[in-house]
Amino acid sequence: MSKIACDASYSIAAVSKLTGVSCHALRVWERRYGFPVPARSPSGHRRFSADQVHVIRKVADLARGGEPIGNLIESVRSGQLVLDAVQSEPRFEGAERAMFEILVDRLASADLEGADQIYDKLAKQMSQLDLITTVINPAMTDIGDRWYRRDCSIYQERTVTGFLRRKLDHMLETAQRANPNPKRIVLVGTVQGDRHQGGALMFGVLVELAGWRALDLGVDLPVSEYQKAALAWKPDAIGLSFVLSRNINKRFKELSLIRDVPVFVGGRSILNYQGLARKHGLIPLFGPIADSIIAFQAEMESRSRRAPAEDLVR
Ligand code: B12
Repeated sequence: MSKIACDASYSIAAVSKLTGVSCHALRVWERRYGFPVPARSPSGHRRFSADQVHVIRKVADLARGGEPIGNLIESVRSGQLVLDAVQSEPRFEGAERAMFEILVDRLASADLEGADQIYDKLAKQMSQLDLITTVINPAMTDIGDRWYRRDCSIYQERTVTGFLRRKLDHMLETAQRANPNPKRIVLVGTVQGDRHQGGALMFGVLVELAGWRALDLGVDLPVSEYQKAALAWKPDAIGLSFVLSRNINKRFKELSLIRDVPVFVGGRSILNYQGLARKHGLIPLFGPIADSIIAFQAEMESRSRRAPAEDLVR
C-alpha cells in the first residue's frame, strides 16, 4: 500500500483537475512547446510542482479567453506574462492532496473496507462539493489514466469507478431527500452513445445542493427521449454530460430541435466543441464542475430576468 505523499508534487491527474486542462493536452504541450516539463517519480510518472500548477492554471484561464496557447507560453518564458504570487491550495496540501490516489490504490487492490475508511474520514472532514471536486472526480480521472497507461486492468477500473458511482448515487439520493421543495427542475444525463455516468451524477448532486431538482435520466439515451421528457415535464433546463465526442455534431443537431428549454452541455469533450455547441443554440459549460455550477446558475438567473417565466426560449 502506498503511503501518504507529503511532498509538493502533483500527479498529472491532480494537475488536470486543479487547472481544468486535460491530461492529454498537458502531454501535448510538453511535447510541442516544452512546457510544462515535470519532474519524474522513480517509476517514471510525471510530478508537477505547486508553482507549475499555478502557471498552468493562469495559462489555461487566458487560453479559455481565446489567446493562442503558443503565444501564452512564449509570454511566460519571456516574463511578459506577469504571474501573481503562488496561491496555496489548502484542499490539496499535505496528506489530503494525495488521498484520492490512496483511495484508488486501495480499491484497485480490492481493499473495499480500507477504501471506505478513507472515504468516510474525508466525508466527515469536507463539504460535499469538496468531496466531489477533490476526491471523487480526481479519483475517476486517475483510474481512467491508469487504464490508458496500461497501469491497471479493466476489472480494477470497474471496481474503482463502481465504488465512486455508488457514492455519487448515495449523495444524490440524500440531497434529494433534503431538498423537498425544489426551486426548479433540470433533466440530467448523457445522450445516445455515451455511457459515462460520473459527470451527469456530479452535476445532479451539485444542482440538488443548490436547491434544484435533478431528474436523472441515466446514460446513452436518444435525444428524442429528452425531447419527450421536456414536453411532458416542462423542466427549466437540461444538463447533459459529453465525456465522448463521438457523433457530437449529429447529437448537437438533434438537440438543437429542443427549442423551449435551455440545453446546457458539459463534460471533458465540450472544451473542444464550445463553438459548435453555441452554433446549435446549446450552452457550453466547461472547466472545473464547481465553476460550471456557478455559471449555470448565473445563466439561468439572467434568463429569468430577461424573459417572462413562461417564455424561456433559447
Ligand atoms: C468509468 C468509465 C467508463 C465506464 C462508464 C460506466 C458508467 N456507468 O459510468 C465504461 C466501462 C462504460 C467506459 C467505457 C468506455 N470508455 Co470510459 N471511462 C471511464 C472513466 C474512468 C470515468 C468516466 C466518468 O464518469 N467521468 C466523469 C468525469 C470525471 O468526467 P469529466 O468529463 O472530466 O467531467 C468533469 C467536467 O467535465 C464536468 N462535467 C462532466 N459532465 C458535466 C455535465 C454538465 C452539465 C456540467 C455543467 C459539467 C460536467 O464535471 C467533471 C468535473 O469537473 C473515464 C476517465 C475520465 N477521465 O473521465 C474513462 C474514459 C472517459 N473512457 C474512455 C474510453 C476510451 C472508453 C471506451 C471507448 C473504451 C472502450 N474501448 O470500450 C468506452 C466507451 C463507452 C461509451 N460508449 O460510452 C476514455 C475517453 C477518451 C476520449 N478520447 O474520449 C477515458 C477518458 C479514459 C482514458 N483516460 O482514456 N468507461
